[in-house]
This record gives sequence, structure tokens and C-alpha cells, in this order.
Amino acid sequence: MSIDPAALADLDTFTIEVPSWAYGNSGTRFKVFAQPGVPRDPFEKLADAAQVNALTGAAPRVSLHIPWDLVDDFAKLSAYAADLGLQLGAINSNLFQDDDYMLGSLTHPEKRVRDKAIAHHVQCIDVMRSTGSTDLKLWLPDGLNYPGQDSIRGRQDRLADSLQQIYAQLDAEHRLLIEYKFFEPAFYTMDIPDWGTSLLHCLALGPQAQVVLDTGHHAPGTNIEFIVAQLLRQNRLGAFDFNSRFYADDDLIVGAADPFQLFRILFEIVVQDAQKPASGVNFMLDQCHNIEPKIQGQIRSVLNVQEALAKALLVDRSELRAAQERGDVLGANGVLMDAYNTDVREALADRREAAGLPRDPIAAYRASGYQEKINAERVGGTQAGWGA
Ligand code: AOS
Ligand code: ZN
Ligand code: ZN
Repeated sequence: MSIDPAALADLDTFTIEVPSWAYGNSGTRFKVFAQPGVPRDPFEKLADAAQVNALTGAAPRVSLHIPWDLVDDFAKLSAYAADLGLQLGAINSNLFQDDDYMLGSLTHPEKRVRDKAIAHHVQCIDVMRSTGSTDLKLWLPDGLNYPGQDSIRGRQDRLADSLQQIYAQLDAEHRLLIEYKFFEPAFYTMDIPDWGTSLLHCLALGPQAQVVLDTGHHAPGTNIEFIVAQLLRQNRLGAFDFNSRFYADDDLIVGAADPFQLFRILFEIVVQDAQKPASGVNFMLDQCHNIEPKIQGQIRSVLNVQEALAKALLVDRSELRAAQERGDVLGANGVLMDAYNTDVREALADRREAAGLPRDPIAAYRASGYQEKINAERVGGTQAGWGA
């Protein structure tokens, strides 16, 4: 398939939000492999994120995590981000690392614990007012390990009440992004296990509540692009947490495990024009680079999403619709596969060169000397919090 550069125009305005925690040391429950040069504070995380944006031109926002990224002066952090050409993005709350939350946070049987978890989100909303962030991302690790441990229904009722109290604190420009996950850290039930539960709570809360789809949070074989189409149709897809999985919530580089699935997901985005900024969908990464070099892993991730989107934009939509309408099964599938099997890398390199960016951002990073510099300067880098 030949590539009409005009077909890729939407890539000019398509941006990806990177997570601060991807730059710090992290690991699994078995081991955190510390790497040289990792950031010692949120300012250094932003300096690393600035490399990704400078070399790709497509990653201008950085998600923060509270408490991992707590600083005394968020206005100063925000100004530092602006100096680097960055913007502070979604604020992620943390309901999974406080001893009080062992049996749940927003769903806990004790009101004291629920109030503590709600207050944490009020703190996050205060941070948003300082950083200018508009997205509060809530991942609920609550759940049960054993049947009978607690009331499934009771936890939903308590969750609805807690979420309503958080939602009431939002400013008009804020969104509450509610993420789901089908297992882990709980193994019998999660209290927000699937997109349906997240959507039900969002619908009960109001229009400022939307669903976060983490691509690593589904049972094997789940058709994720169907969920994307359905949530977009309801105007309730707030954001992605992009990553790759082979077995569970592996948090590997997006597109590395199944680039065809990433293409199909982004095609459903393109079908409903959600790749455009006006859609409000926040395309975020949520990955932990345990054995990969951190900054290069982020660059690779941004490039993988761009490549998948470019292929989705190349689908001949009129030919596809005609084949679908005449019931031409193989013809319609062939239209999609023609786009997926198109090598877009040179066309994307041409676009980067025309924009004054390096054709090969990873090679440019490796040649930049930045990694050697931070390896020499930084000693005692922080952990992201994962696997800590
Ligand atoms: C955890 O599995 C979820 O993917 C969370 O979205 C994420 O890792 C967390 O928000 C980090 O702050
Ligand atoms: Zn996530
Ligand atoms: Zn996850």
C-alpha cells in the first residue's frame, strides 16, 4: 500500500502522556533491579521525560502519582515542567500502599478507613489545583481473596458512597477517571473488576466521571477493541493506560506483545475520530520498565503507539464500508490487513525529519550522552513505588 502523507495528518496533534513512575526503579514482587542514573526526585523524572518529548515531539505531558511525586511546591514543579516544554498531566491516587487499606480503602467496612481514602483524593484534587491538571485517576486495588470474606454487595454500596463524596469535591474542569482491573492485588473479586462496573459507577456519578481502560487489565482473550467501541459510543472513555501483557498486568512496552491488537484498538479510535484532541481521550502509558533502559523504553513505547495509529489512519474507510455493505467478508478483512501490513516506519521517520526531529529517536538518544551524564551525576535513585 502506498502512503499518502496527508492521511497521517492527525499524528500532528496526537500526543501521549508518559507516567512519572516509569523513570524510577521498579520491579516485581520478587525483585527490584536498580538501574544507574534513575531520578532522585520528581524534578529529575521530568528532566528524563523531557528527553522523550524532545526526541519524539509527541509526549508533552507527564502523569504524577501521589504520594510518590509529592513535593513542597507543586507550582514550582509545574513551572519547571513548563521550562522543559512539558505539562503536568493526570494525578494518580494511591490506595494500595497504606497498612490501613489491607482489607480495602473506599470499600472498607470501617468508615474511618473510607474517610482516610476519601481525604487522600481531596489532597490529590488540591494538587490538581496547583498543577493545573484536569484528570484525577483512581485505580481501586480493593477486593476479596476468599468467598464470604465480606459482602460483595455491601462493598459496592460503600464504594458508590465514597466515590460520590470524591466526585462532589471536583472542580468544573476536573474529570474523575475510574480504572478497572480484573485481578491483583485481590484474587477472588476486585471491587472494580471490569469496564461494566467502572461504567456503572461513572454513570451514577455524572458526566465528569469516565472510564480508564488499562490494556493489561483484562482476562486473556478479551476483545479490548470491542470495549473501546462501546465506551466511545457512550462518550465515557476517559483514558487509556497503555502497556503490553503476555500473562497478566505485566506493564511491558505497549505494542511489544501484540502489535495487531494495538492496531485494532486504535482503528476503533479512528472510526470514531477519537484520535483528535477534541475527543478528550487521554492516551497515557502505564508501564514499569524493570529490565529495559527506562528512557529508551518510553521512547519505544511512544513510537509503537504512533506506528499503530499511522496504520489505523491508512485504512481505506470507503473501500472497507463498501465491502462490509456487500457482505464481502474476506474483502473487508483484506482492507484492514492491507493497512496493518503496511510498513509505516520510513513515512514516520520522514515526518519526524520534516518537523526537525531525529529520524531514529532511540539512536539519537543513545548518541546524546544524556544517559552517561545522569549515570555519573545521580546516585541513589528513587523507586517508583512498584515492587518496593
Ligand atoms: C495498577 O495496576 C494500575 O495499572 C494503575 O493504573 C497504575 O499502575 C497506578 O495508577 C500507578 O499509579
Ligand atoms: Zn493502569
Ligand atoms: Zn496495571
